[in-house]
Amino acid sequence: MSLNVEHHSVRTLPSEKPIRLLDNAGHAVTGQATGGFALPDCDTLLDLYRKMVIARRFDVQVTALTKQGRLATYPSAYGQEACEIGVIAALEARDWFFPTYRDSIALLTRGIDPGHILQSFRGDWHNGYDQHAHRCASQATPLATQALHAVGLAHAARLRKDPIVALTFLGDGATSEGDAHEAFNFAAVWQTPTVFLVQNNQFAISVPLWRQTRAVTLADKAVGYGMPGYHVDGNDIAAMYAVARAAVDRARSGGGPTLIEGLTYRIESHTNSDDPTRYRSARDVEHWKRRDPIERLEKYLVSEGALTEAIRSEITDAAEAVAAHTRDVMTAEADLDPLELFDHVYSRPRPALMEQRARLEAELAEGKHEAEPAGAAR
Ligand SMILES: Cc1ncc(C[n+]2csc(CCOP(=O)(O)OP(=O)(O)O)c2C)c(N)n1
Repeated sequence: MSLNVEHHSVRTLPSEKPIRLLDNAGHAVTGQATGGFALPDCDTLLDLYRKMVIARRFDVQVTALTKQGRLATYPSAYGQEACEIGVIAALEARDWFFPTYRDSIALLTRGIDPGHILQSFRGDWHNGYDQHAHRCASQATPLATQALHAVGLAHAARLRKDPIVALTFLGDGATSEGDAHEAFNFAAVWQTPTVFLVQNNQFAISVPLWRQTRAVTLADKAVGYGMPGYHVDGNDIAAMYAVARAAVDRARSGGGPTLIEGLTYRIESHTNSDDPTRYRSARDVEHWKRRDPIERLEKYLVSEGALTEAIRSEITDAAEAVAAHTRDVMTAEADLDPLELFDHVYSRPRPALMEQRARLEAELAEGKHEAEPAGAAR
């Protein structure tokens, strides 16, 4: 079957210096450093600021709840808000999103309820949200698998002449996976409407980027597949949004896939089970904290007179409301049936598994697994 793909290839080398529209002091950047992208208007930037403040408040709240034992695990995106929010905000409601475990704040920005986003992190076997209603796949833990799913869905949409875009996020470490290679290659060969965001937060758990690749930038990888690649300051939401909007528009109009690398930093630990002091210095973390994406945009919006005290306090209230709702849903006892654990493992369960199930059922009947009262001594 002919897909009628035009046989033109792209050879654009990403810039070695990341594309930037706002510098760290919150000043608008001009000239070559912008990569030809225009600074979004103040209304758009104010909306992005609002989304970032809410996202961070949510993230801080969830990290605290995890320390209280309300979630089994939580991979924080603190410090990565410009990547997460700038790119998800470029998507339309009809488009699809294929996230990783790191991308809860992008799902929040997409309008999914905190309790539903966090359901699997709390230990439920089931994904908590309706993927079709939100057009968001479940958060993938097996690295880079979601990239292939995004390409598959985009390819199918293209065949059906459905003008939607599939966006997927990957970490820097995930670019070493075979699945990432296959996804990039299929997307370019088939010219699928896919946008890849590689969030280069510089670590794959304890493995630093320099152990992961010899490429000068991760965006360079796009060239080898024949698609445009952009190396962007991942703490500058103005740049992330502008580049993502262009990539989404190009994908929708039949221009094929784009790979965007957002250069950022993971401020928190990989998850709550990780101790980052064993593999990176406090000085590095401080260096990146001084490049905070929210503070940068705030400085610009204040200097433009777009962020007033009244707006700031309205945004703080909205963020606090999200945090309070998150606390409420996560401190309510989960309505889970532990025996469900055995239900969907085998079509014909093995005898040993059924024995375990019977044992757990008996223990539950004896009340052995009842939660301790709050504040009980350990
Ligand atoms: C296929 C696969 N191999 C290994 C792992 C274990 N693992 C979980 S997260 C992670 C590091 C991923 O780093 P990166 O892609 O940079 O994303 P980040 O966590 O920094 O967002 C690894 C190796 C996994 N989840 N899937």
